[in-house]
Amino acid sequence: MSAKVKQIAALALALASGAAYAAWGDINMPAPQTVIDREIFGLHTWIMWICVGIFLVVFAAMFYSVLKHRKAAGHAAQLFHENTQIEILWTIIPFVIIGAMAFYATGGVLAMKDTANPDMTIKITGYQWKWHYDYLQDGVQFYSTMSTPREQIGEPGTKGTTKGEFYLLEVDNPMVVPVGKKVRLLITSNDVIHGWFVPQLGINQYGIPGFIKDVWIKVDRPGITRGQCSQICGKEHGFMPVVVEAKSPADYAAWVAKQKPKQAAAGTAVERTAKAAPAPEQTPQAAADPGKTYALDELKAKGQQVFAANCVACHQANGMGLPGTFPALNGSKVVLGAPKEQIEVVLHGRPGTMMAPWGPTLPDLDIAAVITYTRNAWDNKTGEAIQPGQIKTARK
Ligand SMILES: [Cu+2]
Repeated sequence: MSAKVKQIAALALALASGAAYAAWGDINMPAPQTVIDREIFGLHTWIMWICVGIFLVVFAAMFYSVLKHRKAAGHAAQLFHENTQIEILWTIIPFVIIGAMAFYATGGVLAMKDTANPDMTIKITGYQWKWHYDYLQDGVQFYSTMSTPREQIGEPGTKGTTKGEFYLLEVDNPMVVPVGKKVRLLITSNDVIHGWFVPQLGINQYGIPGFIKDVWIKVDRPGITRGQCSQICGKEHGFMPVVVEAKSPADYAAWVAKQKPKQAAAGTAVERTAKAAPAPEQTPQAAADPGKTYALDELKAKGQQVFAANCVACHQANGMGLPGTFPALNGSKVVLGAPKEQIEVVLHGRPGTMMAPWGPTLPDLDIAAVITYTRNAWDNKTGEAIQPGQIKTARK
């Protein structure tokens, strides 16, 4: 036996024994967590068995004919054209099969689209490259950013360190929902098309700028489900996971109660356009006490976190950017120049470039902190602390 044949035989054996040992649950799709996903899962299983049935019938007939009527056994080919009976038959049979599939699927599709009478609504907005969740009734809102450390991913073209269990599928703030409640999700985007995709919830919905699409979930039991952005939306498309945590209604209420003071303190940014539940105490301007003067170290420490969550992808952890695309901040003329100009750029972005305006999404304190950080990180040593009050003034 040649080496190649031996290799193939070993591989086939490994696959066969692997399949024998693997539990059905390991091979099958993950267990559904919502009514809709059960429908989808059931439809998938039903259609798969139809396909298996067709496969068996077609291949059995084919092999039987090939073997039984082979030339070597003395059979000659039949020469004929057209056969009305067979043609009618092979039109009717697929029609019946497709009809059966469509009958089953229609109920599911209709149920999926029925977003009427929800118990609560969450607006989900895609950003390059994170998600924003806005609880329209409960007044809670936050950004959800991937929390897998950059070291695990590594620099482009290199291998990262050992990967964690939920590599690229973990976030700082998961979307929390109560179990057993119909939650309507309004999905949109702020920049390019994203896709909010959580297989176990049976949702894969485009987030399209300027449009709002609605879907709904009703999660069966407490637990965590994970998904990803499903539309190629730019450089960090693979780094914007979705994590949904379902809690009992009592735990959910406790979670909401805990979020509110936290949000007011952090000054979570608001870019609400709808009239729903205005929350003036959450506007970026009001939240960070503009009168307060922060120490340089305090701002630098906070700024490093803000940088890691929002800026590192383009400007890189070493502040060197990516040559030709994203400018280096280390030694940058803007960063080392007058604070006023840098504040302008961070607040309003640079039109015509990839530099996004951060004014609408980050509160004053975060912007002040991240600017302070860049002015005092790497080889930049201005010793300057930029205060939230300066950002507040510059916004006007
Ligand atoms: Cu995306």
